[in-house]
Amino acid sequence: MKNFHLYAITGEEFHPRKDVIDVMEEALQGGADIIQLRDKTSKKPDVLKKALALRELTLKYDVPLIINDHIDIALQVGADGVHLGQDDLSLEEARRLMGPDKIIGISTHHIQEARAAQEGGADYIGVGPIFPTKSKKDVVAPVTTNYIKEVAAEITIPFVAIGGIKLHNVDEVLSAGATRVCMISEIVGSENVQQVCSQFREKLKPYQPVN
Ligand code: 3NM
Repeated sequence: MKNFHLYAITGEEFHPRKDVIDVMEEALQGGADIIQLRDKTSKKPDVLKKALALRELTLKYDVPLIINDHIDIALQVGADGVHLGQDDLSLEEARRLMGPDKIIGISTHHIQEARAAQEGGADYIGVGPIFPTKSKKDVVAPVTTNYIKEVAAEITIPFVAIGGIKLHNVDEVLSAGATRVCMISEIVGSENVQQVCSQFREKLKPYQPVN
């Protein structure tokens, strides 16, 4: 799997007057190096339409496209992978459907879930929510940067910190041991998406491994 550091997830509720494809293109121009389509409200044909457009866009920028939940759509548009929640289908089932070469990520909120994800063959895990967030409904209480430290000390697959991460608090996340960060609202809800992404890239620079 190609390495990544700045993970941008769609969140159309944060930019009601802008098109999601345009917003993600701005993120890519600013240095986002992996994109996830996360759409919990649209009907399937609409999700498919967005997935197709994002597939074209991510191929142009040569970055992976991950689809949240909809494995069928991920397969249909030739996405690079899927992202699962703890309550979605199992890693085993997802792997069977996606095949050996696709990326499978899963959200984790506790070290036991992180261990299970690693043993179950996930390619990367989400680690969060680090701070309070309004972007994910029914998510557990913030796990704080302590959870990053636990994961960094033990888990060997890539992990990405998520949940309430902003330009003003990302330093705490990075100094706790994260080298990859993922945001919805701070990126897509900002006036200048490209600039915010460039600023995150600058913050990430000192923490990027040399691989
Ligand atoms: N997953 P924002 S927190 C999609 O902890 C998502 O698993 C989380 O949005 C997790 O950057 C989250 O706006 C929301 O806080 C991230």
